[in-house]
Amino acid sequence: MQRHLITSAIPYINGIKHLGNLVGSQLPADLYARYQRARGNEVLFLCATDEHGTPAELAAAKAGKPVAEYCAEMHAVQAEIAEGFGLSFDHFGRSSSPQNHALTQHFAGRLADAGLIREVVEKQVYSNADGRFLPDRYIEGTCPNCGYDKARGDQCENCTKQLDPTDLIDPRSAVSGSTDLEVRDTKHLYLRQSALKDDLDAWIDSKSDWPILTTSIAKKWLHDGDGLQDRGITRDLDWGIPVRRGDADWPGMEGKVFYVWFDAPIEYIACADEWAQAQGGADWQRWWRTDKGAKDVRYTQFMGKDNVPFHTLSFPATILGSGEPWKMVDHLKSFNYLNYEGGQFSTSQGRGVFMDQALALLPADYWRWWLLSNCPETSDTEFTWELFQQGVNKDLADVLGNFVSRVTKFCRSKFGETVPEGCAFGPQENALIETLNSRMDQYCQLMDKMEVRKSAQELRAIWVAGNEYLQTAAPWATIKEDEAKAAMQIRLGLNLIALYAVLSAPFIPTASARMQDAMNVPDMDWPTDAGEALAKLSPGHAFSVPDNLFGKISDDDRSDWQERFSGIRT
Ligand code: B3M
Ligand code: ZN
Repeated sequence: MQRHLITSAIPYINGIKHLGNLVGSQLPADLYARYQRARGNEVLFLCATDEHGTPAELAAAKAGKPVAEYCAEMHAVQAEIAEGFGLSFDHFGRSSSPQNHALTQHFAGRLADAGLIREVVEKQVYSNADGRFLPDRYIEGTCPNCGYDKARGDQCENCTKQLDPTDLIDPRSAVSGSTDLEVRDTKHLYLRQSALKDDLDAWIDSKSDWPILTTSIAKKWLHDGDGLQDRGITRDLDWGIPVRRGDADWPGMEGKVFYVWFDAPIEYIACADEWAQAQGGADWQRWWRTDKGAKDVRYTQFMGKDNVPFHTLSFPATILGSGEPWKMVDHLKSFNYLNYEGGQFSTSQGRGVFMDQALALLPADYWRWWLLSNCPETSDTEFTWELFQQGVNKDLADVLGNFVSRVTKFCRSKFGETVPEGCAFGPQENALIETLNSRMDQYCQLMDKMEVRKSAQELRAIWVAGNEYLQTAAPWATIKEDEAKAAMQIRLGLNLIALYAVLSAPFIPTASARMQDAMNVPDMDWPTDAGEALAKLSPGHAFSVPDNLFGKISDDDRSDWQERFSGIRT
């Protein structure tokens, strides 16, 4: 039995994620976790909300709530939506947990002890009225480029020009509106990533099986331009993990917090601790410490391409620099972007379809299937309502749903709701078994390699093979001449439904559970031999006819949704 530690990039707390976010991290991670569990392996699948940083503070302010309260509420909202999508996390944690506070401070202490932290004095805008330093986007003023009067210190929203706070005309605090601002010195901690450059380079070189997308991004940041830069890991904010050196105060760093990208990946580890506690004291270190049993763990991370530098350089620098035997990632699966109807999905602009909206339209399996079978694996891909309609109607309704419906209804009407016996399999059935064996083998190899789109294609081909068999065997015609043969064909068809239930579950867990329920096979192991699998339901075994597995998306629905989601979410 293998042991798989699986993490998905942890979504920011501020707001509900769109389908582009989902398909680039949580959803493929869930596919892999479900597959590995189904293969009988031990899995720990972790995700969490990423709760610190300016965006969280700003979103809370906008909602008129204290930030801790806002985060607690949004965590519950995201957890519920994740459940709605069937995301089978073993734990959905929070980067604001006490465990992450302690662990983040611990890592900072270790890095400081190793001489990998330096203190830097910077200049930053301080608001006297607010009694605090203001991050760039907390400063507003008039854009020197276009005259827009609500430009932010990092960028003008109107003309998109990148700005420095000092560029703004008539700068004021976005918190209070006060213009009583001054530039002050402030001390920050920098992680000396540059000192770890050779170690990181060698570590990345050792990962020969990583997707090109992953290694090319990592190498670019290591070698392009000035190479790997030291990085500020602290901020002048209230909300976040207080800067401490392990258990001790850090003189001169009072009132400061760690930068969100320093503590967020550490939450992958802390989340295991949260999980263990929720389990009433399970052993989490056997997943994360190579000196405590994690040597045989295979660790896979899933994320969108914009997150790759943090996971191939910054987080590994934290771990390597600590000098402690933490488990490092074995495989890093990254994704390109999913676009929306000729443009981009955008959280800030409310463009596209968001997870809660998707679930209000259709059950999760429809989205899971389409998103996974069209995921942006080797290049950016595009969601359009037309492509979505086509994929769902063809694959789910016409191929899989139709097969299940025809077989079960025909059996009920001719033989009743038990598996009929009939004669032995003939050449046509044996040919099908051969096809299935080679396809199932291929399917597993692709799933093992996390080739998501190709796995979906293979699964679809397995469904199609059954449909084609049914079409040519034509039990509705056979029965007129040879009832025993028709019974055998239907026995095979019913067994095929049970087989489909197991093979399809990582992609479409709800429909799979319904197929399994209808075929009345509560426990079915992952099939490795099609011949054996198609003998699972013996003659006389009772089954039931499930309600239609998938409805079709009509042209009216499609154009209605296209229209409804063409604007901007308010
Ligand atoms: N929250 C960005 C994102 O959701 C960030 C990922 C953190 S992973 C440690 O894309
Ligand atoms: Zn402007």
